[in-house]
Amino acid sequence: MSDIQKDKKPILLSGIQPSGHLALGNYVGAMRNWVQMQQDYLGIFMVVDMHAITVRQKPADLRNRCLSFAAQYLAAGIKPEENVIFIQSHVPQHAELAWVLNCYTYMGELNRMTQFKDKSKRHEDNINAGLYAYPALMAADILLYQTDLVPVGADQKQHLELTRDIANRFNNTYSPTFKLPEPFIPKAGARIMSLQDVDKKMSKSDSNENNYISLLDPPDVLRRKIKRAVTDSAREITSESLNRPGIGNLLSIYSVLNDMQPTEVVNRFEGQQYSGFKGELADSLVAFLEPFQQRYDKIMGDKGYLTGILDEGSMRARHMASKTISKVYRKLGFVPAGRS
Ligand code: ATP
Ligand code: LTN
Repeated sequence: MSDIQKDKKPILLSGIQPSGHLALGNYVGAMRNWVQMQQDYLGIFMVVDMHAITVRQKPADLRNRCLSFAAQYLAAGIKPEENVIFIQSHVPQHAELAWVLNCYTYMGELNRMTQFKDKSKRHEDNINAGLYAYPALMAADILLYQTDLVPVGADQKQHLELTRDIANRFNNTYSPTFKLPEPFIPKAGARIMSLQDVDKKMSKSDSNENNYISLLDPPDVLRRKIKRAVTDSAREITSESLNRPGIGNLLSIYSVLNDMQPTEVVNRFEGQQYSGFKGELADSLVAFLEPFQQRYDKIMGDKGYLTGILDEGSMRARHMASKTISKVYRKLGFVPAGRS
């Protein structure tokens, strides 16, 4: 087995659905922490394509996005030699464990999930069983690898709690089988808001692209989106600005990009016009995203390199996941399959 599995670092695991365009909310809420924490953990980072089909996707777009998202993980600074990076559907154990966990998840629990309620509203013509059972697949993603920590945005907290409940239920019914994962939700930037609908979270598959910053937006688009971002009639930054929708969100984005405390940002810009601050925020974004995009272009220009990383990642993942699934099947009382 590879060296990375021999050294017993704790496991960090997370995933993003290949829908829409990877957005600043995803970076700040999730990917940024993956990069920062990879040193101390064995990172398992997935592109969760099986989750994405809970809403309709165009096959060609889905195919392209899976590779594009993986390339963006790498461009963000995830080190392929030290982590396990793969596409969820390449590891069949996710579907296998999801089925089992479905049988240990109550409808009452799934009925309470806010992501299901939100997505059912957004896709009224396609409220399918997969969308409903989605948290059991997410629990499988996590529990298959005996994960210690799951870095996600605040919107995923409820799914993490359910994952722990399902794991506990299984462990108590049989015997300890799954490690109980802890969520890691960042203090700053756990819920970046939409630029136009300031009371809604920024979402990468929003139908209005002015609502989100795509990590691949060119500089002129970034500047335009920030300039047009909705604020309020106050016009000037004050100590109250952090608590106001719109401007408060922009200040917290600035604080994360510049590694500052939100209050430091307010002190720095206090008394200045919103428009001046927006210009500086756009500069910070361009300075951050330009080199990111150059790294991305380079990776996408070498598909062999990228698919090599994903193939290696899925091989390692299958090896790790097969241990858990064998254990689960044994505990359930399934007859072991022959080896021929
Ligand atoms: P979609 O709109 O396609 O459903 P999404 O933008 O909500 O997607 P997900 O794939 O559901 O993104 O989430 C990927 C990761 O990004 C998760 O860890 C999630 O918590 C985090 N995340 C998503 N949106 C935000 C946000 N606005 N602020 C902070 N973190 C976020
Ligand atoms: N449900 C998550 C994406 C996701 C995930 C995971 C996150 C699927 N599997 C495992 C962390 C760990 C979402 O919609 N953001």
